[in-house]
Amino acid sequence: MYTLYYAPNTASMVVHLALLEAQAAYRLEKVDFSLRAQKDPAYLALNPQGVVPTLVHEGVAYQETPAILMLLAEHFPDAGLMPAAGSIAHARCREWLFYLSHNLHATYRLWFYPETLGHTELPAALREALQMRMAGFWDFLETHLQNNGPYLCGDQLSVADFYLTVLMRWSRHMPRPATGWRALQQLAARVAQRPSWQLMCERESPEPWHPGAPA
Ligand SMILES: N[C@@H](CCC(=O)N[C@@H](CS)C(=O)NCC(=O)O)C(=O)O
Repeated sequence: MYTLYYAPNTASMVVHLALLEAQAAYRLEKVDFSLRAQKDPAYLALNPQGVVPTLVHEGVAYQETPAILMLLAEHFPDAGLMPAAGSIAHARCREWLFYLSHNLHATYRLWFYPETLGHTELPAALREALQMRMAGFWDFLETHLQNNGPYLCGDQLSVADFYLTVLMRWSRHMPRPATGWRALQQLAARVAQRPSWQLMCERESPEPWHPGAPA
C-alpha cells in the first residue's frame, strides 16, 4: 500500500496519475497548503523540504517527483510507466524527467514562490524574464514533439508525458499558456482524455482545465 501526500493543483498530481496507471493500491493524505501544513514538523519529518509530493511505501518516505516516478516504474515494470528498463528508450525517458524537473519545474517555482527571490511580488522585469524562459522551453519541446512525437518518447506514452501535461496545466493563467503550442496541446489533450486523468481529477478536485480536443 502506498500513501501519497498531495495538494490539489500541484506536482503530486503526476504521482497520483502514475499510481492510477499502475493500478497500485494507495491512499491519499491531503497536505493543506492554506494551513501551511507542508511546514508542520510532522510533515517535515517525511519531507524536510516541506513540499509535495511525498510517497510513503513500507515505512519509507520518498521525495522528488521524477525520482518517485522512476521508483514506481521500477515497482510496476509491466504498467508501461516508462519504456523497458535497460533500453535506450528508458534512458531517453529518464533524460526527459530530468529536463522537465530541472528546467520547467524549477522555473515555475520562481514564478509561484517569489519569496525564493526575496520578493513578495515579482517585479515586472523578472516576470518578463521568466516568461521568456518558459517560452524557450515550450519552443524546444514543441520542436522535439513535431519531429519525434507524438509523445516525448516517440510512440510510447510514459510518465514523462504526464509530468509535462501537469507542468503545462500550470501555465493556464499565464500570458502565454503552453496549449498555444500545437504539438504540446495535442499531447496534453490525449493525456487529459485518459481514465487516469479523469479519476485523478475526481479524487483531487483541482481547478478545472481543458487543454482542448485531440485532432
Ligand atoms: N523538487 C520538488 C519540488 C516540489 C514542489 O515544488 N512542490 C510544490 C508544489 S508543486 C510545493 O510543495 N510547494 C509548497 C511550498 O513550497 O511551500 C519535486 O520535484 O518534488
